[in-house]
Amino acid sequence: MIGLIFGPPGSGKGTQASRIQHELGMAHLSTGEILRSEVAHASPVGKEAARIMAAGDLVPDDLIDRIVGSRLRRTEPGTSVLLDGFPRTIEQAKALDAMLAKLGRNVDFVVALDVPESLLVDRLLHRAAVEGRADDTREAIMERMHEYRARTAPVLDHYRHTGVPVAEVNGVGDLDEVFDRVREALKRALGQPRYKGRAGGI
Ligand code: B4P
Repeated sequence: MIGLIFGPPGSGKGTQASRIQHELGMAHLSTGEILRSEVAHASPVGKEAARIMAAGDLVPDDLIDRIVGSRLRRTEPGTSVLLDGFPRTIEQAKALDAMLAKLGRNVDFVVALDVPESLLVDRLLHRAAVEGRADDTREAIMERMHEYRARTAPVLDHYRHTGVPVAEVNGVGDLDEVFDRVREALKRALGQPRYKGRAGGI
């Protein structure tokens, strides 16, 4: 099973991904986390990505595709994977479809979180005060919202048009409330026989 968690910056992707991963026994692959770790280690990739991320821009597609491709190829065949923060452009979505086709796999579901932009900005400014992430400045947040609207939002239509089940979820509310909605939306999108919660994995 390959799933995607999709939504604008601050919509709770990372937060809900860790719950879905636990519920469905999936490996979690977050491109944002991988990039932050590369930046922290000052690797060549990290040096290339640091300035781009701090400005709120998207890292080049070819760099991201190589990062995800190498990790997917290293995954044991049949492992369920939840992709978080990828794909973020139509080009990345097409690259992912091609990578998965080579492995005889495909995207099985998308969970799309919906949260109004004013609330997203408040959440990210709150996180800035708590965690001090380099890309949570007001200016970078505005740029991330712009990139999301211009380049990432169309990715959802790419999957709708290719017939992948899309579970759309209202992401406003406390974490448990949102996760209850995610679980119900996934059951509807996948159908009860394919949705095997914590007891069975996928
Ligand atoms: P990400 O790490 O994916 O950052 P994000 O979009 O802000 O999502 P994140 O997971 O951190 O936040 P979440 O919504 O969970 O990417 C960071 C940067 O890396 C990008 O801007 C880009 O530069 C680069 N990048 C990553 N992937 C890329 C790709 N594929 N292509 C190109 N570039 C790429 O949560 C945000 C906050 O809200 C948290 O503090 C959380 O506690 C809070 N929150 C969550 N749910 C809540 C709720 N229900 N109520 C209240 N608060 C909540």
